[in-house]
Order: sequence, then C-alpha cells, then structure tokens
Amino acid sequence: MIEIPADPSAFAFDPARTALVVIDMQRDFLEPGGFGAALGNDVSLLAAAIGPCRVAIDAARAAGMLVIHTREGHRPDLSDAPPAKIARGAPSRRIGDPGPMGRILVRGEAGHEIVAALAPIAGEPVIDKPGKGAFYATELEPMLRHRGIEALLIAGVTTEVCVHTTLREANDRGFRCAVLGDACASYFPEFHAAALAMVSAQGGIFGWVTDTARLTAALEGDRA
Ligand code: TIU
Repeated sequence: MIEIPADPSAFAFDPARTALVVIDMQRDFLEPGGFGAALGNDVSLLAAAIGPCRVAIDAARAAGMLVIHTREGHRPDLSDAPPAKIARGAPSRRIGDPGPMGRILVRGEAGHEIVAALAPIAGEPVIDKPGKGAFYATELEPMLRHRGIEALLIAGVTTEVCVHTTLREANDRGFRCAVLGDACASYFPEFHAAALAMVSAQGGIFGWVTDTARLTAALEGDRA
C-alpha cells in the first residue's frame, strides 16, 4: 500500500487495485462554442485542470495503474437524453443543436472529444455517459469490479457537477475515493472550493482530497 497525505487523513491505496478516473475533459466543456459556453459559462476557467490532469495521467501510466476516461454526451437521436435535461439551458443553443464543434453534447461530434492534451491511449477505457455521474447507465461498475479495483483517484470537470456526482455514486458503491483537487476545475471557483471542502468535511464524509504533487511524490517514492 502507498500512503498519500490528504484531507482529512492520509489516503492509502494499492496501485494495482486503484484506478484514475478522468471525468469529462472534453472540448464541449473546455473550449469556446461547446456545451459549457452555451450555458453561459467562461470556459477558460477550466483550463487550469489540464496540466494537473496530464501530470496525474502520466504518473498513473508510469505506475501501471488503470486509467479510465469519461465523456458526457448523447446518442445522435437523443433517445438517451431526458427531455428535462434538453429543456434546461439557453434556448438558443441546446443539447443536439448545431455549433462550431458540431452538435452540442452529441457523441461522435468534435466537441464531444477529449481535449488533445489528455487523449486516451490504447488500452484505456473510455466511458460514454448520458448523465452527470459516471456510474449511471454505464459499464463503469462491472469494469472496475472485474479488475478488482477498490479505490479511485478522481480528476476532471466540473468539480461540483460531474466530479461530485461520480464521487457520490462511487462512495455509495463502496469504493474509497480521493479527489485530486488541483486536477479538477469549475466555472465557479467558489463552488470548486466548496465542493472539495464538502468531500473531506465530517471526517471525510464522501472521501479524501489530495493533489497531483502529493500523488506523484508518493508514486515516485514507491518506485525509488
Ligand atoms: N455544467 C457543468 O458544470 N457541468 C456539466 O454539465 N457536466 C460536467 O460537469 N461534466
């Protein structure tokens, strides 16, 4: 087991039984003209998570850990998109509407792709999810169980929406989860800070919070 300093206490994990889950680092959320921008957000705020996500992915790959990427999006016929989800947001540009990166939040379109800097490599599962949580209506849970995964390191965007929803789903399924705080970001910096604080409060009610510097130091120390 490796121990990383974390809040509210050290997080112990076995790299062979831990997966790094990188949530929704897609052009639709991080680049102008996508879903995030259509909701009225300043998408440049999410760029801060790209470098730390890269560091976490590189460290996990070097340690031989399972790296899983997720993407939020829908089938082209929108049959998996709840009407209540489509109806929310700006009426001028909704899920399925055309945009500069193709149809908004639709699988197969340019905006649905993971940003180039964090592109998955061969052998890394990509989970396409219709909801905010990565467990809802996806293959993620059996994939983790089949590989004997019992702990997750979680990164990505946005901290208080898809990262939090996934973390809560994972926690209720018995996975021990540490959020890499600097590898997450939100359109609302105050929500990012509050979301991280919620995880580690109450003795770690949903999990642990740590960062990529602590992760890389721990993994490099393990190999030294
Ligand atoms: N809007 C927002 O903050 N997030 C999302 O809609 N999806 C994710 O967080 N991926």
